[in-house]
Amino acid sequence: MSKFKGKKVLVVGFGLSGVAVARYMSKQGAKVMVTDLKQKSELTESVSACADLKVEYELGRHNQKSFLTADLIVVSPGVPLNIKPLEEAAVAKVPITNEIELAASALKEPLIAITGTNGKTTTTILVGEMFQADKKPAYVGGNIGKPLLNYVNSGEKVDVVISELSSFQLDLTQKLVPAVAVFTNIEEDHLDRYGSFQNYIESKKRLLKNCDKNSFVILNYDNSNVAAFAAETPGKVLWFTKQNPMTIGGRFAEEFMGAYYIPETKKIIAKITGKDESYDVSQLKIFGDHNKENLMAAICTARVMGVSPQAIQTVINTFKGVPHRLEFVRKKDGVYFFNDSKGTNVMSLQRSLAAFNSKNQIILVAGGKDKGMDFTPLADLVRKKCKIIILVGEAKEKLNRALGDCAETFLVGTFEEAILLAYQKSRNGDIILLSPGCASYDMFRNYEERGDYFKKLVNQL
Ligand code: UMA
Repeated sequence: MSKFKGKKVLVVGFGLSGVAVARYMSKQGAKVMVTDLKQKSELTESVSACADLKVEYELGRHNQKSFLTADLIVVSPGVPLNIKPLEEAAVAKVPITNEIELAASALKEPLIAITGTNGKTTTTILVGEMFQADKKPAYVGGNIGKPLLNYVNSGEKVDVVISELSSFQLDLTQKLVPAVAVFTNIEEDHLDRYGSFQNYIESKKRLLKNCDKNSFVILNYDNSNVAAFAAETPGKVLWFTKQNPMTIGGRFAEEFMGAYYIPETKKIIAKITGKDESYDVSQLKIFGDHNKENLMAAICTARVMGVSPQAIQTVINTFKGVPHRLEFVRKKDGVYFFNDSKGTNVMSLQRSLAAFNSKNQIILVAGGKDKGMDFTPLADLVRKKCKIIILVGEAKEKLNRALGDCAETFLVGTFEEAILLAYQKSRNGDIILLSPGCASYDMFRNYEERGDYFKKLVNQL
């Protein structure tokens, strides 16, 4: 019998994660109540996804009493943990958990957990495609927009579960033990939620803390925040780096396990199984150095889990990238349009600009909801790469103060205006890049909606 049978479970937030939890808990025989600050009319998709369930709703508000009288509270990742009803429930010792922790306890399959500030979605999808190319059944989900509990609810059976995990999803994890934990990098993000960069690092570190001596821990040597984790884990560490370990020398070179990139020969060398394996990346279609990092992280992950080198090479040659990450949209009048709507923080915008070789030919459309970040580190790159910047959304004034002197700058009122102006200002050979450096929530439901709308506007030009 399920330990949740007859228990009063309060699901906080009724988006993708909340729906998955409501379905899971109903199946376990729990008495499910769902609460969300949005009204029912704003939650029609979620309500209809649960139309067949016996669920009680408390919508348009969070009622303190419901939090205090629950046997268990399951919080959606986007709900801040410092809202009053949750804080009071924590004081009253009501157990609080999340969808990822529930899924991890229900999973029998090995879990590959991929986190980091940037690159985690691309890495997750690459790993998934490598398993697929090797005909090894895998479920790919998590922060990528597919709750892990959807897999548990489906009753499907695969060999391995691959999950992108955000810090929001790691915040409440306790017992999740990954077979492989991947840290792509940690850079400044989500300061509005965590208050300080250190708190954000600590959140990511929850994944590391849960690794045991059988876990593989895959770390980016070139990112000091992540590299420091090696000393703190009982797991088996594999590195990926854009430097040659032999040049780094010392014990690192002697004991090196992992993957490194040699730009001169366009090869990734993987030292995982004892002998060197060489992967040719000359046909790789996703560009930018950051994508070499993502690929190396994926190679290490796939190889420790037994995916064949042939399958990996096939994916390297054929992978077309992930929507909303430096996604090529179209060429019109000699102008190239790229959708990088997932560029929601400073470092990711920096990487996207750096990925283009051109000088002063980028018309950058940026702005959205500010997450408390400092945009000044972008100044040099904007000066070198951008011809024009067009700023929109809540953060436009702050972006203007930080970057407005680095290129010709326009502040506009609407997203539509931004795209139209970018097009009007463009000339043959220019690149129009939507890479907001900010969250989307001031104007859109999420970054996908923003990227899809951008593509729609661009295709209508
Ligand atoms: N809500 C409340 N009370 C609050 C705050 C919010 O009721 O105090 C409600 C909102 O009204 C809304 C619901 O909570 O209806 C939304 O919950 P959510 O934001 O957790 O969204 P979900 O649809 O459940 O999606 C979540 C992840 N969202 C976030 O982390 C913000 C999705 O990641 C994830 O794909 C999905 O679960 C499935 O696992 C998105 C994301 O933006 C892609 N992630 C961030 C990122 O990548 O930077 C972390």
